[in-house]
Amino acid sequence: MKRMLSGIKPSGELTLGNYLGALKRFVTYQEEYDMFVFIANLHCITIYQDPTQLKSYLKNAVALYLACGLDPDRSTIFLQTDVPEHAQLGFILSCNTYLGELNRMTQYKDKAASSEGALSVGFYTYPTLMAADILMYDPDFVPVGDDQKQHVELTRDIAERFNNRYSPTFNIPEPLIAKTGARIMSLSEPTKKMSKSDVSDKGVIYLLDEPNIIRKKVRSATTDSCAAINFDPQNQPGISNLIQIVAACQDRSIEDVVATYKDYQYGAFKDAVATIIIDTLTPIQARYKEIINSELLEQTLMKGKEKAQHIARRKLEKVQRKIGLEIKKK
Ligand code: AQP
Repeated sequence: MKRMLSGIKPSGELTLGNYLGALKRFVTYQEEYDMFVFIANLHCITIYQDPTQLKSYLKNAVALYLACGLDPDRSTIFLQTDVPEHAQLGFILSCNTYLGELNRMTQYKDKAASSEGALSVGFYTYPTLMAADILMYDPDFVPVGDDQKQHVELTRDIAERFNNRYSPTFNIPEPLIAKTGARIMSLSEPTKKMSKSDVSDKGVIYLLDEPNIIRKKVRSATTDSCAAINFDPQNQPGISNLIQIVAACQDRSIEDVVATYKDYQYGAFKDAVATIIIDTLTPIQARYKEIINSELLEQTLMKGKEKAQHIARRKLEKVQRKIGLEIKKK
């Protein structure tokens, strides 16, 4: 069975973007793949987080993974810090990465340009930790939104360099980008990705938003003056984003969605989109309420830790042996 690995960084409440671009796909993949899904809590602290709030984001994330349909009996679901080998391999891989490579990361360049020097070293080096998160488990595929593709490419470069420098150690993973849902945009600024850490929550649908809030946010989504339902992200980014949301929620093609709504006025189309999002999220929210205070969360993480750490320990030992970090004879 081929292996797949991905993580989510719960640096805020999870969004519709996280669901359509990641979680929904993971649930399908677990039918066919040996799926590893982790909660990237170390990545959360690359930007300061209030400790109490972070704890609640992490707990909600585990509950939402399960509520969205990830099955702890099929998938390995774990917390990154429960497997400290990630941080250790991360440091080793940072010694096999060049400054120039990290300087080229678009996400770092964008953040550096907008944050006036207040960026942490951890944010700068996080792609090497991400490489460790991935390479530790030798996955065949890494499903990501298109914003993370560059980091998976860096991971491949680091793995190839390590394999050439020492000897074959890491499998070279392929990034897997979905056709729809790969980049859900903000409702209020549809040229920007919908992000959980957006300063304004007007453009972001959170997975735990109440139906009336969802309807309100969709009704006030930015559109255009074309008065036509077309999929044209360049000239009609707002409408195209709503079309993409419907396509991803209902597993339909963009063409099919456009054909259904082509004669709708914008107001009626937005109402239809809001209903589709509410219908998608209502069962997830109901399941979340059932499990948020149950023992299932802890049981899931214990089980995941056991399986992940068994693999991680062996991989780290192998890596350290190849580099010459160990003294004892094997
Ligand atoms: N808007 C999105 N559309 C499609 N996919 C998305 N993902 C995130 N936002 C969207 C995908 O969800 C997975 C987990 O992402 P993440 O939370 O680890 O990191 P991120 O991409 O940096 O998410 P945010 O919400 O934008 O976080 P902040 O605001 O903290 O920077 C990934 O597969 C991602 O592509």
